[in-house]
Amino acid sequence: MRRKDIAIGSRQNMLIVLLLIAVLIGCSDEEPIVTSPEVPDTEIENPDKEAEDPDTGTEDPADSPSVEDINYETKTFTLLTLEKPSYFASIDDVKWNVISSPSELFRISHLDAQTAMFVAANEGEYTLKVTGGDIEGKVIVSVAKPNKQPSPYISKVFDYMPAPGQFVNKLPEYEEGDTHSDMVRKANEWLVGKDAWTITLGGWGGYVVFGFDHTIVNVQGRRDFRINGNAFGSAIGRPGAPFGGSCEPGVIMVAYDKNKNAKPDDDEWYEIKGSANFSAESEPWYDIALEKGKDTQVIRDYEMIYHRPSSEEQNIEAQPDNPNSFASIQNYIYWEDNKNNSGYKVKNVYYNQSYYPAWVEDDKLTFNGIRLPENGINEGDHIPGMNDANVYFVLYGFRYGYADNYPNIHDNSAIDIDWAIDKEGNRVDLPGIDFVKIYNGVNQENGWLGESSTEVERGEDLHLLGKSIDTVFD
Ligand SMILES: [Ca+2]
Ligand SMILES: [Ca+2]
Ligand SMILES: [Ca+2]
Ligand SMILES: [Ca+2]
Repeated sequence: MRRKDIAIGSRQNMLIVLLLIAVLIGCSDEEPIVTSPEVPDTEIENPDKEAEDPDTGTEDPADSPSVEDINYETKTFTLLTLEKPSYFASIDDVKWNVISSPSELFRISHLDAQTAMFVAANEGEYTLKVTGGDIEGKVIVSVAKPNKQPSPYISKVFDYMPAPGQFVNKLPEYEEGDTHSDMVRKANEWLVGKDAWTITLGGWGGYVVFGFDHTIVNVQGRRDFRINGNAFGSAIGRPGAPFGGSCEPGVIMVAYDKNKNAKPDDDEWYEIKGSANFSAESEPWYDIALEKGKDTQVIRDYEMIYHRPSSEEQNIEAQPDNPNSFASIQNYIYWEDNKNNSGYKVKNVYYNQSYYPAWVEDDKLTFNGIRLPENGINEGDHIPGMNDANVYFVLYGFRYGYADNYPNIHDNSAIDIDWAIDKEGNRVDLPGIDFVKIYNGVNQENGWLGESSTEVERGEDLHLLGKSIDTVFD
């Protein structure tokens, strides 16, 4: 209103208004809000423009050179690169700080770098301070709503390749003639949106890669996203046992679209450091697993090769009701790893389709990644005279940082992007992420339950869904 009056008024009126503003600012105790009508806040975008005609600078501290404010305009959920201001031409040591923000749901990354990155979930005006040498400048980022409201859920599946497992070729369903790209399309149809269906990643190493239609903001101190699975807790187990049931942890990788080509590239991935990515010794069930003779090592450079089965024909008399004779083919899918181990995946009486991905033409499949320790312990009681053997594997839960490891409604299934580390294991300061990869982290057979196989369902941006979950760090 006021601005419009100025625009249509005479030069004289304008002078009077300017004087009035000056008087008002002079009378106020508060920090002056600079709304100079000569600098419309829309001209922005190019922060490199030389400060034309520096102000007289009378209000600045004597030894701090005056510089013009820099303005940026951006949209919510969009990564913005904040370039080093041109007035720091010869200064390398630049620091960024947030002075005020209309919401907590934003991130500015690389605060000590010449170039910072900014992304916000809510619109409004974010005011930053940037310092270098004895110069201090102000950067104002105006964040507007995007033209289209982003989806809180997965928007696109880029790749899907399960390792052999009992739900492979079923979740999603393989049909005669399907190729790899047909199966990726099916995984896309099953995972995208709110009403997603469960897909299987099969045995260790099997993976899915997907993305969101916006950047999920890495809010400081909070978990940012969640990838649903079908983990559940079981009442069966030893007294006072830690959380366990069906916990089939999928290792999580994240990426943001550094080169802005709308897809994840090999050099864009970071690892979410789940609670056992380096060692399982802090897991609450570690001692139980050790005592039961489980393989509790974490192998960070693991590789497994699965071979196509020579036959799909049942060769054992299997009984669905007998927990000790569930196998229909004992030596079914031969596997070997890069640590001189080998073995066979078992085919069970409950699922008769091939467990080897039917669209794959190669006779072997190779996967790479972190191999987590064995978390499945037989907690069934053998009561002589009552039962031959009561077999019930409880798959204990890892503390945090995985998919399909804690129930979807539990805080421990939510992921903080600040858990991300680089290839050297150093924490990284990511502004947010666009892409997620999940692969099954456990190579384990659990009796009649079958192999540990991560399931993946709906993905959620927690901030877009209005969920606030505090983070944890070891
Ligand atoms: Ca966060
Ligand atoms: Ca599961
Ligand atoms: Ca990219
Ligand atoms: Ca499973």
